[in-house]
Amino acid sequence: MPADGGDPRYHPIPLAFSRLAPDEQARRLQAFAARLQSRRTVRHYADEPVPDGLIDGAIAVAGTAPSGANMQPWRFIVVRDPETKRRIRLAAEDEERAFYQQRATDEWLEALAPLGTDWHKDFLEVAPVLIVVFRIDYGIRHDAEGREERIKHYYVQESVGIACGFLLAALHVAGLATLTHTPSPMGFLADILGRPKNEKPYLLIPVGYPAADAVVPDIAKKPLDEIRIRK
Ligand code: IYR
Repeated sequence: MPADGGDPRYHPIPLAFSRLAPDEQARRLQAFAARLQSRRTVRHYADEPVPDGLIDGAIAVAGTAPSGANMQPWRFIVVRDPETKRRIRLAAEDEERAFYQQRATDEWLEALAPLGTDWHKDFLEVAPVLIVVFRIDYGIRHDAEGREERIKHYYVQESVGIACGFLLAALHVAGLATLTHTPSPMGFLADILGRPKNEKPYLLIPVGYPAADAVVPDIAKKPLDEIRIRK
């Protein structure tokens, strides 16, 4: 155990950790891996509602993610209001139209071709829930005179990326389909959702049940031997 007499702001408590039997370790990993292997990015949704408890529960899982200096630099906006979803769709389609028709390089369009995407983003209105993830670039507090002070955040991109990974996994385990959507640029999300200047849009995640006739591209993940190198 580390000696005391260190920094008074450091308050260690005993670690709660349950050591598993080796066969139980393997069993749990196998079950989790099998679950995640069936996850697909879904672009066709049923207009069927999803329970708020599942969305909140998955966001709570995202909130367990590690983050730089434990600043937890994330905000999750849950959009269900049809009018707000419509505004988001129209603004996103404006950006996406410009992307597909002008901004995208031929190389980029070539890379996207196997995914079957285009500028139409029906899913932004059809999916019952949009989770809009914001990264919080710095915290804000006010000093005794009411002056605004900025609290530095660290490794914001990495931290929010990890939280989003947890979120996507949790939503999948909860039996919901998702899409990691990144309209670019996506500043319109901060305007439509009225977020403060220290919050920047990071990811737009439609959530719901797949449409009965949903299809996905026939693409595969790289095999383990290609992504893992042992030294
Ligand atoms: N934002 C566009 C294009 C797009 C880009 C990448 I990289 C993708 O993996 C998928 C789509 C769109 O959403 O269509």
